[in-house]
Amino acid sequence: MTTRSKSAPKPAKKSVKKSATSAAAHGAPIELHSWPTPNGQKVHIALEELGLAYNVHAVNIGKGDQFAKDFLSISPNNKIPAILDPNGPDGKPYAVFESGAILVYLASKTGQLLGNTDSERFTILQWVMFQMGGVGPMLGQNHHFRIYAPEKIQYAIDRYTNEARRLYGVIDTRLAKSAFLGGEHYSIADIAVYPWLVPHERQGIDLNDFPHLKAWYDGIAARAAVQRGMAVLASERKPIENDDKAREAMFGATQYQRR
Ligand SMILES: N[C@@H](CCC(=O)N[C@@H](CS)C(=O)NCC(=O)O)C(=O)O
Repeated sequence: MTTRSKSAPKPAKKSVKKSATSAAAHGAPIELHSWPTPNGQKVHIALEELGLAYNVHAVNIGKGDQFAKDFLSISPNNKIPAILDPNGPDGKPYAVFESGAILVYLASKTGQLLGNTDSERFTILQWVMFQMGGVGPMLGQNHHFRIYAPEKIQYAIDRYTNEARRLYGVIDTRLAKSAFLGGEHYSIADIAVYPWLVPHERQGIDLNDFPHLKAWYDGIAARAAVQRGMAVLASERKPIENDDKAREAMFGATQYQRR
């Protein structure tokens, strides 16, 4: 499988990162195909936290790069992020799509950010699933109806803003009794949730209403690896609200073609 897809042929920024120790321990750089949206940022942060070497390939989802054949061969749901690890299981190349699966893969590969015991690991996985099944889809719909929908449908805006606020409350309650989402250690659960909360103002949420969440959020935001992860491809992304081509690719006929 080629690591250079039509969808992401030229890395906007090609960076081979990180420590020689890590690179030597885990082989050739991971090929990251991504875009700086929350689902991509989760993986950018994890790669930085884990000190893995990686090359970045921009998949501009506003331009329709996600529909290119080569990209679909590693990400069949036409969504970023996806990775190709040249040194996967049994030393063979291995591709992974779905950000939650990528986080679990990277944490398992390195033996980090996934707790130290079975019970820690299963608790972390529960919170990763909570992000994948709840926080991501609901906050995504919230963004859609608050910001991208061409007509303002009050029912949809209320429904998803209320649901977002409810989820922020669940996180706040959890963090009232636990330093991190997965327990006492920072883990891929925190990495999964954090980027989704960064655009909280656009979601109609005031973080001051959630003091435990806010303290945790500020702590995560201050981490150097998180800042590096959030910076990956950041300068490439432009607002799409008034970009008809981007809206067509993401929400129009192009999106719904059978592939
Ligand atoms: N469940 C997927 C969702 C990925 C996803 O929705 N990615 C968006 C950007 S955040 C995307 O690639 N959208 C392009 C499209 O829908 O065509 C994951 O977590 O990886």
